[in-house]
Amino acid sequence: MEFALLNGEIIERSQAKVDVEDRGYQFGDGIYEVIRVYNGKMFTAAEHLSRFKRSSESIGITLPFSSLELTEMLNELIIKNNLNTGNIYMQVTRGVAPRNHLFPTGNVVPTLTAYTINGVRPLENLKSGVKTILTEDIRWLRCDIKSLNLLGNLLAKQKASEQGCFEAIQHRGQDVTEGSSSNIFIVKNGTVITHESNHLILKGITKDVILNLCMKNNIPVQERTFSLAELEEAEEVFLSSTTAEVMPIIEIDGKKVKSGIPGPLTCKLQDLFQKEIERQCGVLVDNEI
Ligand code: DCS
Repeated sequence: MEFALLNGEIIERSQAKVDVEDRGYQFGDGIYEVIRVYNGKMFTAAEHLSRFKRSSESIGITLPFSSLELTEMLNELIIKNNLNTGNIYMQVTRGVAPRNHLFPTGNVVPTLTAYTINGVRPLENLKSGVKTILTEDIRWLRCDIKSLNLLGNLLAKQKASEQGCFEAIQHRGQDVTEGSSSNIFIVKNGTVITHESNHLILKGITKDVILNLCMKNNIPVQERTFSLAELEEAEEVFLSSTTAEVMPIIEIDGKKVKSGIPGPLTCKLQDLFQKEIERQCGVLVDNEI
């Protein structure tokens, strides 16, 4: 039997239902997190929970549980669902209230849900790299909030998929921002460059792990805006996310990135990232790049 978390209680997943007037359902009025689980252990749990809190506070939702309470509930969910390798999806909305754009007054409680998804590491793509397209970034100007409103992201991802690609690299004019569900990195003169964490992108937890690994291993990094021209001339390009880890990009809009195979620095970062997973979650057996 599968279980889910609904407002602090772990119940049978098929019984975890929300009202049609939940503001998440009607307005996308809420925020979410995706947390990776390896060997039954959450990877970078504290970072995800603090972003969950930050996102919710930035739209005026007060979380009904502390990070510690949430961690305990999520660990219980992992155990009850026998989750070894996979993801936890968790979201909170402003709650259930008669439909009105204004925030509800009175004691409307936020709706908090979480469930687990089995999922192995995308080893084939990690080894071979993925193809991408370019698309104008049409999203709002608070991409730092992990909002449930993902229409701009969905349209971009769908367009990529229809062209046989894994991801859409978004840009505002000449400036590259981020993928539809990932952060984008280039390597230029041996330096790893990725967009600074401001209102135009989501501050990826994976991005921060990668930047820390670079700093610890004397790999030069720059967090700054880079242009489409720099992307086109890059020595290497890769993307990062909770589920995609350090994913080589080998093609952009039908044009190969350099020789069209994952670059050496990308592969080195994959190796360092895998070691970081093992440091936090234990040895990966039959699950390595
Ligand atoms: N940018 C966007 C727009 C994202 O949606 C994500 C992750 C990232 C960057 C990378 O952030 P993390 O490194 O913290 O994952 N999106 C999640 C999602 O919706 N599914 O999987 C990951």
